[in-house]
Amino acid sequence: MSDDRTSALTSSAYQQALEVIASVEPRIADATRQELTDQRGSLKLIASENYASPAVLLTMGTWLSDKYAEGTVGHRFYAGCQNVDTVEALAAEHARELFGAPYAYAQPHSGIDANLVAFWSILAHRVETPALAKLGAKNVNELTEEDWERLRHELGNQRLLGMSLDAGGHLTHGFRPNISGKMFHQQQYGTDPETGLLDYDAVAAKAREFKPLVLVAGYSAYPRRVNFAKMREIADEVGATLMVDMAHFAGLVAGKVFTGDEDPVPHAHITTTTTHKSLRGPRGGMVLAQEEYAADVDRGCPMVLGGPLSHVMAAKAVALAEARQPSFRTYAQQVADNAKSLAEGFLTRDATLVTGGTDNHIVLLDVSSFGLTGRQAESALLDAGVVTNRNSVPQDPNGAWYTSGIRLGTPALTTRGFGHDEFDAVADLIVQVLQNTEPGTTKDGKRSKASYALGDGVADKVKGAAADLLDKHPLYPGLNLA
Ligand code: DSN
Repeated sequence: MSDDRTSALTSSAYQQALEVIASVEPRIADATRQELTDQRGSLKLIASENYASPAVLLTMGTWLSDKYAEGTVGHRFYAGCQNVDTVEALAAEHARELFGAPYAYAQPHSGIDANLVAFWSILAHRVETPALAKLGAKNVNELTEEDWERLRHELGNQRLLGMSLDAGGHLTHGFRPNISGKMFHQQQYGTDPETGLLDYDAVAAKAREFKPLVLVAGYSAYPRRVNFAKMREIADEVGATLMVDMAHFAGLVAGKVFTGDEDPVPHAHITTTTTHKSLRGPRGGMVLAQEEYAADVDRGCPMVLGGPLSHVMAAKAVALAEARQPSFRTYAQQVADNAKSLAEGFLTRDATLVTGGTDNHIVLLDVSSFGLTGRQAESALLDAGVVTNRNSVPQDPNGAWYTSGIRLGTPALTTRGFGHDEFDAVADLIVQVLQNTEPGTTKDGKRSKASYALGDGVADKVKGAAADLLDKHPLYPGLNLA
């Protein structure tokens, strides 16, 4: 379909949908319109966000939402799931083909849910199933109370080794306040204090000593690629299951920017992801697995998950079909190229980057050289229409709330068509804001970690320059809600 035709149909669909919504709760219609205006008018640099296509967005707004479908394709706990079966099977088929995965599970509602499914399937496969076999039982209902207590103790006393939050790992990779850090005995690996890079020898040494059941690789804020073949070697040496959380970089895997040792899917026993970040689909999660884990992952709902969101699984299928097009490879390569342009833009303006650069879609700017916390920088940038999120840097002296970093990502603005020159200009605007932001003082005269003052006129000047860039690359061009 031509772009003009798509725009005309999308405009008409949303105009009418918003009219129907407004007839019931006009404030929701208003907020929905306003969100489009806000997203159109700001520089979205949150590394985990993107803009899904109109086809993906429209797919989510249907009556598929009305169906309960606990269970799996062809094996549901409710009648009448024939169309949900079609939807879920298609989403899984596209995922298997796109990622070359033996098995795909499209039900998780989010990345955290996908990780919970993965954890439970590893516990089931590695702990529960062998224990039941040893006791000659088919399921836990056949165990004596004594055997059940023993199994429960065993399930609750397994070990997980993951990347620490301040090194760039995710909360669900064993961070103690998160359920992953509570349900497992956990240890964390970090990055080299000098270079900020992963030190595989150090990870291996820790794994040999700790002997985890689960080794988690993947990240939310590490601006570099990971060698997953090496992570698998480490896992194999200590008898661990390798679980890779590729939520952030799934688009770079789908777009064949990460191949060979950098593609987690052939190396990991289980790979989890979200579908809405660099993969540019609907908000949701997914699990890919080698055959040996498939049956346990398949029990994710209702073991760990509530009923699947059939309308979202349908949108996953549409997004995955889009990601199988050659144009998605061009997009993914541009995401990585643009991150390099953004990093170079900062380095030529003397800003400090964690690891000194990037080779994925993330740039982690250490704002302490501007005398700011991440929180002050995030707020000042937002005043100037630049949407980012504060993030810890390795060994962060300001902790996880105030932080010393700003995490930036290129997937969203690349979708709008930004290239090298635009990202260089974005680096310039960010540096202008940070250079003109002063930290405030607390009541007792100390340097505040939260309050700040942005120089007069800076926000307007940066907003004006950003508007010029954004107007040249409109979001959902042709989508007219008037
Ligand atoms: N919230 C996601 C991110 O921003 O990276 C991870 O959960």
